[in-house]
Amino acid sequence: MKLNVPDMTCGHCKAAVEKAIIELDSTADVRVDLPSRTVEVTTTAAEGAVLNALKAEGYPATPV
Ligand SMILES: [Cu+2]
Repeated sequence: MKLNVPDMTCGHCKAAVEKAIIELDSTADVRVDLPSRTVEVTTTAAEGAVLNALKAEGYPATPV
């Protein structure tokens, strides 16, 4: 899935977003693109669960 994460602006945000997704699914592949503020996630977790995890971390996301 590809997500837009508008509040992700720096390396700290990138790390927080990656951590939130990895905590949900340790086997997830997470590719953050900071300039476009998007995240490409390969995971078996449901999209809703990923969105909830990011929101809980302070980074609301929307599917692209
Ligand atoms: Cu930041």
